[in-house]
This record gives sequence, structure tokens and C-alpha cells, in this order.
Amino acid sequence: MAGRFQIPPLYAILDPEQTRGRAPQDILRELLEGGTRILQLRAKAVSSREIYELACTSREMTQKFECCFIVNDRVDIALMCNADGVHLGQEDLPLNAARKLMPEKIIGISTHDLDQARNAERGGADYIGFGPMFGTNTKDTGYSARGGDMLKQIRAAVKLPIVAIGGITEQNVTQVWQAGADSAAIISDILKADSPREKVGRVVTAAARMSDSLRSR
Ligand code: 3NM
Repeated sequence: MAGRFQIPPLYAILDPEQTRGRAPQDILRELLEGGTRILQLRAKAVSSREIYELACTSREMTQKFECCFIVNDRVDIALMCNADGVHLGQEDLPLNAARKLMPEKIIGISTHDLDQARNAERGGADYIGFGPMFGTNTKDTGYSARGGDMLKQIRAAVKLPIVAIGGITEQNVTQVWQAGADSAAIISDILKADSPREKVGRVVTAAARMSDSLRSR
């Protein structure tokens, strides 16, 4: 992708395993109506066919809301549904291979330490994920909680947009932005909320309040 990617402050992730049994399509609509302007589809436990179908629905709906759409892990599905980009972990297709397949799209890379963050930047990622910030039950990352100090080190070392992830909630999200994350990725706190729409709305409002207060300094 040409130029620095302007990433919205809330990075909502739709994971059908985390919706407390509610239809992912319904939750998707709530996330969009709540005001998220970037959405990732992360579906680990379903067939390729199901991911593809959900990705096509997500693409159609995100477009209506002018929301950036990213597919987790699957370059093939991202391309086929015309997503804006893909998010890749350290065990997925390497960045240089993915870039050959999608020269113009957004590619985000999950990182967990300074070396990985620097490598992602050198390799031409558009943004990095960094985590887990706090304890989380959603994914066994194999890493201890990274915390705000480590995030600050990453912030000082890379220019790329940073999306913090892992255990982020409405309660601690401001801390994450203050430590230098451009965006906060949230799964369970949003998807398990009684009203994902209202939860997203409150986080988006908190982000706007924070950027206003930074501007008026
Ligand atoms: N990646 P929740 S932590 C998908 O550290 C994922 O790279 C992580 O879910 C990383 O918001 C994580 O429910 C799970 O904690 C995030």
C-alpha cells in the first residue's frame, strides 16, 4: 500500500466463536452501526467455504459503512472477496510472499517483540499488531502479557501504525492509546457484550474524546 496507513483507533475483530452463539452476520451489523471503521474477520474453526461466504457478506456490508475490511490469515479469501487487506501471523504465509499476491493491499503482521516488529517494518508491512497487551482467554499466544512499557519501546522503534491486541477492554483501552498504540484491537469485550453496538459506540466516543484532548494541549 502506498503511504502510511491511517488506521482508525478501534480495530474490531469479528470471530464467530466469540459471539455467544449469536449469528455473526447480526453481530457484524452491530459493529458497523456502532461505528467501527476497520473490521477484521477471524474465523479459525469453520470451513473455507464458510469463511469465504462470511467474508463476502462482510465485504458487502463494510463497504456500505465505508469501513476498511481485513481478512485474517487467508490471502486467497481476502483477494477473492476484494477485501482491503489481510492480517498475517508469524506462522502464516510470509510477508514477501503475500506482497507478491497483493501488491496494492494492506498487509498487517502480528508481532510480539521488538525483533518481529522491526522485521515487519523492514519487510514492508502496512501496520503491525502487537500483543498480547494483557491476559486473554481468546487465544493462547504462548507469550506473557507485554504491557504498556514494552508497547512504548515498540512505539519508539517503529514508524508503522501499531494495533495493540490482547485483553483490551472498554476499561483499559485508553491506557493502550496513551502508551502509543494507534489502534486497539478488541475481540471478546465487544463480541460478548449484551449490546456490541453500544459497546463499540462507547469505545469510539472514548477515542474521539482522547484525540480532542491531545489536540487541545
Ligand atoms: N492475537 P481479546 S491476542 C487474536 O497477541 C489475538 O497477537 C493476539 O482477543 C496477539 O480481545 C489475541 O478477546 C486475542 O483478548 C485477542
